Amino acid sequence: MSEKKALFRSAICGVALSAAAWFTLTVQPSYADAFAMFETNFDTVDVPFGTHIFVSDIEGWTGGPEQIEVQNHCCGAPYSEPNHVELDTNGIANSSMSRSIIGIVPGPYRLFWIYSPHPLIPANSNGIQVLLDGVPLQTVTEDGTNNLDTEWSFQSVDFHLGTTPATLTFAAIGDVDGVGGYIDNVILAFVPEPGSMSLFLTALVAGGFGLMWRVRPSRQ
Ligand SMILES: [Ca+2]
Ligand SMILES: [Ca+2]
Ligand SMILES: [Ca+2]
Repeated sequence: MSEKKALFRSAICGVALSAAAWFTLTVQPSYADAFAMFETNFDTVDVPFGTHIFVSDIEGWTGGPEQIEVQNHCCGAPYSEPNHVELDTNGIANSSMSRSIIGIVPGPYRLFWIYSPHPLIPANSNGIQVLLDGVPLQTVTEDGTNNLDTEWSFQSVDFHLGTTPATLTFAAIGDVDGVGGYIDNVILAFVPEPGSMSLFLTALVAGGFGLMWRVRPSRQ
């Protein structure tokens, strides 16, 4: 297991530890804390080992016309056991998965997610794009032609959210051939700017939101 992969695995062992360790990887000095809004890992669906299934929705994500492919060790190891997803599902068209998100208070939010190219597949077939209300925010692709297994890497993208719902989407891009980039653990976190903490905490209490955990950067 590579050092990077070992670090990522240690980051998801437990909720509090995971968030702290995860945020340590990307902490920016201007952010004192980050607060996770949700995490999905695609591990709640039963998929027979060594196979894949197509689903129309999973853990709050709604699939595009070609659904969502959930794999359990059919074509590479997941980042978190036992499943991950692929969005070039069936080779008919690139698919996607979307969900509605909303800010507790208007401000900066950060999406953390884990990507791997499909083993043995080139970059022009492995693209994943992150979109907010249909506007591309981030595009990732990697060459997997020399990989015999998954090679997971940490990804993040920052954007502003208001208090009206927005649609967050992951979409497969590139060659439509039934194989493409993989996605595993996805976390959306609020990263308060200086001076916005009291507003955020007041909104949490008033709105009865379920605060999942507080993310503290390490004091290095
Ligand atoms: Ca997983
Ligand atoms: Ca597929
Ligand atoms: Ca593809």
